Amino acid sequence: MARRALITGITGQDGSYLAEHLLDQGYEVWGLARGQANPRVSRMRKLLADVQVVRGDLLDQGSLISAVERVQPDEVYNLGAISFVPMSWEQAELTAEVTGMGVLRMLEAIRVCSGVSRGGGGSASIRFYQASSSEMFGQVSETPQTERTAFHPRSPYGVAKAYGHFLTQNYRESYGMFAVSGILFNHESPRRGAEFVTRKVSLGVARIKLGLATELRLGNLEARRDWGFAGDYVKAMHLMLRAANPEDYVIGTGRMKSVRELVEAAFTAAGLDWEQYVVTDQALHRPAEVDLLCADPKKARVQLGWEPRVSFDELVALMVESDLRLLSEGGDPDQDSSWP
Ligand code: NDP
Ligand code: GDR
Repeated sequence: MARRALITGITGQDGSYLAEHLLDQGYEVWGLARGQANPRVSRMRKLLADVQVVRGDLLDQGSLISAVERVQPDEVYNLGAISFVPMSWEQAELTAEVTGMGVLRMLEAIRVCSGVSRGGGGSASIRFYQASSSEMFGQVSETPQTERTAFHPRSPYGVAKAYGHFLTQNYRESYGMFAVSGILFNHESPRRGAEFVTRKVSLGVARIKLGLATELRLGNLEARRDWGFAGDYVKAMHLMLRAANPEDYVIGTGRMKSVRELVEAAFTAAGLDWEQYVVTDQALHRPAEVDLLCADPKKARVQLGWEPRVSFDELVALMVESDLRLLSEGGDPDQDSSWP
């Protein structure tokens, strides 16, 4: 019988790539979707006709229990979150509730539905993946970062992710659950939300190239990140849940680039000189910045056989090409139908 997966965050970037990957592997895939009339659900259904939808919200414990009862999953991937770091200062409490407490609610739903008692009775056969983040490292104590590097988160988002990370470890240790976290570094694609810097840049370049804009406003150009391709990273999530033992893994490329280098590569890919168009804006700087992040993905390579395939230059070219195509065909990245 086909394995059954339940994915929270199905309408997001990673949810879509993970669903495609699991469908390719022969899974029956269910996505948890929130809201009464969430337009991103219809967009997702167009791309992923084979995904079945169950309603639920990470803010609502009962809805998660009902979803697990209904789907009876073999694997749960918890990708749902408020994921945009600047928003986590503006809505810190909501971020704590969704990105942090949402993990507790999902783990509790699995525990209760599996009949695992607090006294240690019963066992959970459902495997759980938590979308942890390199933002937990924050102000880094060493470079590159490994599974053993200390956390010093620099945003309410990073703090909420650290809570979810430790809680996942705790459920593994308290209840013997197969519960793991992937500490994923930044990963991008043509499906990335327009608020994140890579997509903001690829869309900005496309708009300038097509005469739809004359400048691109950005914040800190000196921040450095380890950027990879989302399609590669979702494969690591699946490998972690199919591994013999439940363990946490760092997932990244091991290479770091600055926002300035990203901008230069993207404008060059469209035959433009970035210095003529990019304007820096202090208002886009963060209250506390993460200056640099760089993964040491050795454990994932050795134990899971995972390696990223798409290089930084290929990723940037892919995103710029996709946005040039999208905008030249009259698509609107903010509208449901225009998701590439
Ligand atoms: P997106 O921002 O693209 O997607 C976030 C998803 O969370 C959306 O599907 C959204 O659904 C859902 N969501 C938001 N609030 C709730 C809620 N209350 N209940 C249920 N679902 C909710 O994120 P990504 O796909 O980029 O990332 C996936 C996960 O991985 C996130 O947890 C993110 O924090 C984490 N991560 C991402 C990295 C990256 O570089 N992309 C790196 C490391 C970690 P809706 O349509 O309802 O808004
Ligand atoms: P990040 O991604 O915060 O790392 O979180 P984002 O793309 O937002 O920022 C990366 C870096 O670029 C700098 N930057 C700008 N960022 C944005 N969004 N807009 C700008 O105009 C801009 N100018 C400069 C930022 O200061 C930052 O240093 C992403 C999310 O997907 C998280 O959910 C995930 O956990 C981490 O990656 C790993």
